[in-house]
Amino acid sequence: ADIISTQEHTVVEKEGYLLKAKIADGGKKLRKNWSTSWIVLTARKMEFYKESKQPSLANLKPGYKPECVDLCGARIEWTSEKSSRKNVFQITTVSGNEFLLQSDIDFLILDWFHAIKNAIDRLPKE
Ligand code: I3P
Repeated sequence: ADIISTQEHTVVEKEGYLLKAKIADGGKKLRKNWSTSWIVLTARKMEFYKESKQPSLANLKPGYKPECVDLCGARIEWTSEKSSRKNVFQITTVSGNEFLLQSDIDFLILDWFHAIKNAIDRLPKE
């Protein structure tokens, strides 16, 4: 059972590039700074990598760790007030981290929104 649940939590459900801006950390507002991020979604979390997920590249920087977002109890919603860009949604974690994600490509951002929302809805609200 342990092996199965470990696998469930590490299976990659979706990965790809989006524009990302972290706008709050632990409830504290941050200066908005959009950058392209390689995003890996699993059942319970999202990981934001600076470049590519390829270990060879990630490992070039010693001690490099992707930013990890716990989706348990997180909220996801479209927002038109927090950016002048189109196709922006916000993820808010229990710990008070806030991320904006964006793509100009409509189907691509829709796919991501639904994949993340499904993951959140399957998780305990904790
Ligand atoms: C911000 C930058 C962001 C912009 C933000 C600006 O300026 O231009 O791209 O957000 O607008 O404040 P700076 O680089 O000087 O911090 P959007 O692209 O999402 O509109 P905002 O202040 O209205 O959030």
